[in-house]
Amino acid sequence: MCAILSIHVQFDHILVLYQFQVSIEGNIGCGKTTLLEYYKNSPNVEPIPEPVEQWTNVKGQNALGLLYKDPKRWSFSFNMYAQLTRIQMHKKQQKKPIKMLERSLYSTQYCFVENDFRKGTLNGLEHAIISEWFEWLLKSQQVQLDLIVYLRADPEVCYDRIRQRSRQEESCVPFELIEELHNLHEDWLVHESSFKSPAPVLVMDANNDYNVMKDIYEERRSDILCGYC
Ligand code: D5M
Repeated sequence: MCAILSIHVQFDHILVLYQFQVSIEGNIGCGKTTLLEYYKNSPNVEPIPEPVEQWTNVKGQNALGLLYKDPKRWSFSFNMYAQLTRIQMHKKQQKKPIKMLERSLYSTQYCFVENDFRKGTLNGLEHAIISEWFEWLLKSQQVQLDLIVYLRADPEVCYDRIRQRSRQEESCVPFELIEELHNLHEDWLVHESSFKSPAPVLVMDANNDYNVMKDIYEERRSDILCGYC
């Protein structure tokens, strides 16, 4: 279902424009930011990047950095904050017909929170609280998606890209985490064996380098932009 963006009444015609919400999903380092950058000048697209700057400066504290330093201590705080900032992304007002989100409330829950719980960095009570909060947000807020674009890249490729971009907080990201997150994305978006996808999924091979990816983005432009190209 799409959120109604605006209603224009012209004489006896009623023109209703829909606002599509497209979420770009995938592992750390799979190329989500690059895809958003590619489409950001398209007149119909409003890119909503992941709020990493907010996460690295919560009233002067670096929540992302603390999370990587001591996951057991900080997973709960970080994920609660991540959920808040995700809702802010979903609810951001804009006038263009396509809102392109870099990840969503769903991937926070189905990939990151799920992984933290399986690894024990979230305990049973913390997981129950975050999950209840998530379920309540789904029911009470407009967070529906119209399309998920899954950038599917091998864990080895993602790991290399993380090393290359050398974000300070990610200097100690273990390969094991990238593999776990890859498997969770696969279970969710390809096999639908862990959770149901909230929208149709367009799977794109994201192992290629930027020159090839640009051609793929162009070929799939109409699909990714829900026909608004
Ligand atoms: O990079 C975003 C960074 O933020 C990356 O280090 C993963 C991290 N991230 C994002 N969401 C979460 C949650 N919910 N828990 C833990 N870490 C998270 P990117 O390249 O956009 O994936």
